[in-house]
Amino acid sequence: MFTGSFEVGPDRVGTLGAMERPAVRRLVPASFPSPLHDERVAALLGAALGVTFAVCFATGLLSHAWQDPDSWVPFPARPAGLYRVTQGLHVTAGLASIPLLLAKLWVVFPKLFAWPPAASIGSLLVRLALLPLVGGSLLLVVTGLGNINIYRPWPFGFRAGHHWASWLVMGALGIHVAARWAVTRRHLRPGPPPPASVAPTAHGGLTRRGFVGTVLASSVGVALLTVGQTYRPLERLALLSPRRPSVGPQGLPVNRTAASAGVTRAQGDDPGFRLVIDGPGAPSPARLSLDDLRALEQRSARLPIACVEGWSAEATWTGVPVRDLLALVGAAGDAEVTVRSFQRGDRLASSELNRAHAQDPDTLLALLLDGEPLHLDHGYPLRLIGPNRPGVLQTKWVDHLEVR
Ligand code: HEM
Ligand code: HEM
Ligand SMILES: Nc1nc2c(c(=O)[nH]1)N[C@H]1C(S)=C(S)[C@@H](COP(=O)(O)O)O[C@H]1N2
Ligand SMILES: [Mo]
Repeated sequence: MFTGSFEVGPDRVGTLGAMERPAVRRLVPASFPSPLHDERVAALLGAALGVTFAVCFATGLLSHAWQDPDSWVPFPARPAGLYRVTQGLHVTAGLASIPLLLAKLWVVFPKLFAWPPAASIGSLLVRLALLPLVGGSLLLVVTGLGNINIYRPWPFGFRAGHHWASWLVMGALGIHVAARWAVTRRHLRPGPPPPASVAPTAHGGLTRRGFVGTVLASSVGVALLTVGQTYRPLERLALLSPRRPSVGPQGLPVNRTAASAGVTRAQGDDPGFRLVIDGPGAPSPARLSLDDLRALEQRSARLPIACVEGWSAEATWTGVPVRDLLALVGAAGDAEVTVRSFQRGDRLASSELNRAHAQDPDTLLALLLDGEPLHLDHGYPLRLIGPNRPGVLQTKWVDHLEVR
């Protein structure tokens, strides 16, 4: 048995042994004198975290499903800006969680040292669930924050790691909320607050109400200083977000530049450039030059690019509807399409159009952005742009439609 000495308070030394156990219990209040280490504060911050994490989980799973061509989750083409809203919510709610999470962990910190660890098997399980809950929550916000800053120093794929962490956290959160629900309800109910569980001390500082108010205001502040990356009216406030929706070539951000994708202007300028439309679903395949495409009926649509990383920006795109090209090659009305880029060796070099997306009149192979030929970084000479698609599915530098 360990019998070394340890500090109990500023000027007392005890010995850890069977006889001295009660001294260990006294360690906690003596070391954490703030009245804010309190059940009510933990419950209020917990409730706020419950809301932001639920929003993140729902919108995150939706984003996952829509990027997976084999998912059973319906993926409609309308409303056109739906993904822009859901992913904007995801990243904004995730960022707003950071002050809540840090404050909550500070508030409950003394509880992590509670001794004995559990009074029963049930409460031991509740306590063990704190490990994935706290660890996983920190992992989610750290990887999320890194990802939107294109900083990914961890040894696992972002999507896989972030995704599995979210299941782990939500499972553990289910246990945590079930165990703490009665306490939480008592504090959420309107009426006079119960007295603080730790008597206020003479050390001054914030009241519970002042503390919770400050943390909630920080959380709303983080949201306001980042949501401008996707909500244009607040763009000038977007001081904490990595992107501004109007900064980039042709007034539009770029995630992957042509240079970093290994794509050159010469490839689009080559007189031999052809858009190939073929595949088992195309009875009369076609090879179209850019002039052939310009000679077809053009359509304009105002559509956002809504990046999975939480920024979005709207523009007017002009080009040929994919459904007209499908009709040209004799494809059936329920055809699905793989859109391929002449960029090589990248997961983002192709994307799938399901039936709804392929048949939507605003799903375009665009030649123009706000009336000008596409900048090379935006996909010159030809790119896919369609309603309600995650940015990663808006394939740039397109030279091939494969019809099924
Ligand atoms: C990511 C989300 C969350 C994390 C990381 C977290 C973490 C913790 C930790 C580590 C504790 C101290 C240990 C314990 O008493 O079990 C705690 C306590 C507590 N949590 Fe959470 N929690 C989260 C969400 C929630 C939610 C959603 C609620 C309620 C809806 C909630 C309500 C409470 C309550 C009432 C306590 C007890 C405080 C006390 O007895 O003094 N928490 N939380
Ligand atoms: C600072 C906080 C957060 C940020 C900045 C953030 C950011 C992101 C981003 C950028 C993506 C898209 C990744 C991609 O498709 O390439 C994503 C996906 C996702 N996020 Fe978060 N996130 C945060 C917190 C959370 C939280 C708290 C949860 C769950 C409770 C969560 C659950 C998910 C899920 C399930 C996905 C889908 C992953 C996949 O496609 O497989 N995120 N997140
Ligand atoms: N071929 C190809 N297309 C691509 C990408 C890519 O890396 N390669 N990036 C995608 C991503 S993640 C986004 S958000 C949009 C961004 O389009 P933009 O650079 O024109 O703003 O392009 C998409 N199309
Ligand atoms: Mo993106």
